[in-house]
Amino acid sequence: MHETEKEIERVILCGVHTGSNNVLEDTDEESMAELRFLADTAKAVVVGEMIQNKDHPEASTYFGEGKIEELRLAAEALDATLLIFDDELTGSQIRNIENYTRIRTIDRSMLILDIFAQRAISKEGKIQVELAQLKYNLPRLSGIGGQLSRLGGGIGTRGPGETKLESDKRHIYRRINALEDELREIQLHRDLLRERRTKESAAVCALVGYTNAGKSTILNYFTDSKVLAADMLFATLDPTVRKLDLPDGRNAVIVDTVGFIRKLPHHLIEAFKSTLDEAVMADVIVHVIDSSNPEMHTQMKIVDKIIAELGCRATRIIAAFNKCDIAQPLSPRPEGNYTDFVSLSAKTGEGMDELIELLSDALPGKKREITVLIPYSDSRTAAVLHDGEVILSEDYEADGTRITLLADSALCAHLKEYIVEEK
Ligand SMILES: Nc1nc2c(ncn2[C@@H]2O[C@H](COP(=O)(O)OP(=O)(O)OP(=O)(O)O)[C@@H](O)[C@H]2O)c(=O)[nH]1
Ligand SMILES: [Mg+2]
Repeated sequence: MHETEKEIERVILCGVHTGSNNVLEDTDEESMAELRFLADTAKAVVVGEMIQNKDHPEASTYFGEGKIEELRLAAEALDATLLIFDDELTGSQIRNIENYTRIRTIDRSMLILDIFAQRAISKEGKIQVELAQLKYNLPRLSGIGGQLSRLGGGIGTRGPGETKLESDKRHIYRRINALEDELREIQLHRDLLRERRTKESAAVCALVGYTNAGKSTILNYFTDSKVLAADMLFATLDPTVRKLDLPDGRNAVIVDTVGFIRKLPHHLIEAFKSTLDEAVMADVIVHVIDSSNPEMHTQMKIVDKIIAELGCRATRIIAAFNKCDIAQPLSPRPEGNYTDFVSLSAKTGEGMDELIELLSDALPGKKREITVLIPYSDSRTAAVLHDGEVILSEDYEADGTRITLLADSALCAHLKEYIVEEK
């Protein structure tokens, strides 16, 4: 569909700055800048911004009395078609604001859900987004665009569930149940795939991080894939699983996941639990950070918090400070919750070898270089070694065959009595 001028939303971004010191919750310049980026990603035109300094938002209209009148006038003057608030609004807040300004009103969560609805490609992704939208909108039904005509592109009303959102609650509950059943089935299939991977004992590492940090670019670099990597928020929704060849010949699996963002709607995390399981079950997590972003420390905190909430079982978290080609140099040991770190650029390739080395070290089944001296009397062991192991050198000496090879811990244990040297 081509966007005609009439379909492009003209939005005013709104927020209350409480000065609460809670950087993860408050609205400040940074979260407004991000809201602008989100609106951009949804292809809206931002015509104005309004922040009120206030201890806490009003229960009825979010903004105070004077400010909401200012907003009404600004919306009229700027010909706005949509108001987007940086915080979650209640159904009655939406209704009151819409009644007062006569402009359709949504919040940050609905905007994020809208972007997700546009991005979802797989059946699983679509179901997850629709579920999150239904659950989010259910308690807000009375406030959502009821009486206001749909000018603009309809941000916040798109998605697979579009027509259903306006039906009665009972219908929505039925739809939620049906979708949850469908999702459960897809989940079973995903679990089976994961089980098979476990059986084949492939170690798994998951790329996790703030949206736009460069996760997909790293995956593409390592695996020669063509996953969409783009300067937009939430380019990736469906987890992509690819084979990763490690330097010692081991096969591992690398998973790209949906990006995180501050104030991520709770229902969205819930709905995406099954895909996020790929990160939860991973042996190692690579926390990808856009180190060129002045907000990187806040973004790291948000990701750390979500990793903890998800209950990821990985004991090693590698912080990958990406985009070093355009970033300030890092301090010797950047702050954060991780076990290893590396500075790299998925664009120029700098530091990528170091990341592979760290991964190789962190993933289970790591092979070490050992040298064994096998007496000629034990020809069986020598034969086993020739069958599929990575042999680096081999010499026939007076008292046996001297072999240098890469061995995992099981093989090292097996060869224990013959080891003469190990690295
Ligand atoms: N300069 C520079 N740009 C990079 C680098 N890595 C990624 N980018 C750019 O950053 C943008 C986002 O990259 P993606 O790989 O799509 O990021 P992502 O983390 O997968 O993002 P989502 O899927 O949206 O969560 C793209 O425009 C990339 O070209 C890098 O090392 N240096
Ligand atoms: Mg991506």
